[in-house]
Amino acid sequence: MSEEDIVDPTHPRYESLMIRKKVAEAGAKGMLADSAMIAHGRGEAFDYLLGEQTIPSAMDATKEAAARLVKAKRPVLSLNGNAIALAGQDFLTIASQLGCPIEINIFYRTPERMGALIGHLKMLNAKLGLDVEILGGIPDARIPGLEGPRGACQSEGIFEADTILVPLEDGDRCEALIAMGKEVLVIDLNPLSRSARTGTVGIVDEVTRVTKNLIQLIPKKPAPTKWKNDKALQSALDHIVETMSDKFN
Ligand code: PTJ
Repeated sequence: MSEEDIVDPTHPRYESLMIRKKVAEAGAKGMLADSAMIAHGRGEAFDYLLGEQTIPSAMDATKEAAARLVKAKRPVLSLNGNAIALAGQDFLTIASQLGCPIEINIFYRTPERMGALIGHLKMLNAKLGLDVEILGGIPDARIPGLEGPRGACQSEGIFEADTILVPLEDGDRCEALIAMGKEVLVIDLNPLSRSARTGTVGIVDEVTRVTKNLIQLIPKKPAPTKWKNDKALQSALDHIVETMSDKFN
C-alpha cells in the first residue's frame, strides 16, 4: 500500500491531500513533467494563503472568463499535464458545453507524455459519453516567438483560436498568445505570476474549483464587462495580506 492509499478522510487537509494524490497517480502513468509536483506545491502554498476557497474577486474573474468563452467565435481549452491530471473530466464537460476543442499543449513535450495525455482524455471522453475533439497530437503550426517543441500547436486549435483558456500556464506562452492578439484566460493561484499579470483575465483560484464554477456559469451565458485585470489581482493580494494579518490580531 502506498502512502497515497492511506489518506484519512478525517484529516483536516483531506481535500488537499486527495488533490495531491491525483497528481501522484497521473505522474505514475507517465502523464506529467518531472517538475509537476513542485509546480503543484507552489500552487498549494498560494491556496493556503487564500484560505483554500474561491475568493470574491476570483469568482468575478471566473464569471468574466465564462462570458468571454461563451461569446468567443473560436474558443479553445489549452491543457497541460497538471490541468488534465487534476480536472480532465471537468474540462471535457466545459468543452462540450462550449462546443469547442481541447488542445493538449505542454511545456515539456515528449511523444510518450503526449500519448499518455491523449489516451487519458479519450478514456474520459468515452466514460462521459462525450465526443470532444482532442487536438495537439499532430501539430501543424507554431506559436510565434516560442522556440522548440513547446511552440508546436494545431492550426484548427490554438493557432486560429480567438479566446484560449490556459490553466497553470507558463508566462512565456501566455505572452506569446497575447502577442498573437488572442484573449487569454488564465487560471493560476499565484496572483504575482507573469501569466496572471499578462493574461486578459487572471483567475486566482485552484483549478478544480474553477472548473466546477465554470460548469455552473457557462449555461447562464453571462455578459462580458470592461474587465480590469490589475484591479482583480490587487484584490487577491489584498485578501492574502488581510487574512494573514488577521491571524495575529
Ligand atoms: O505539463 P507541462 O509539461 O506543460 O508542465 C506543466 C508545469 C506545471 C510543470 C509547468 O508549466 C511549470 O513548471 O509551471 P510553473 O512555472 O511551476 O507554474 C505553475 C503555476 O501554476 C504556478 O504559478 C502555481 O502557483 C500554479 N498552480 C499550481 N497548481 C495549481 C496552480 N494554479 C491553480 N490550480 C492549481 N492546482
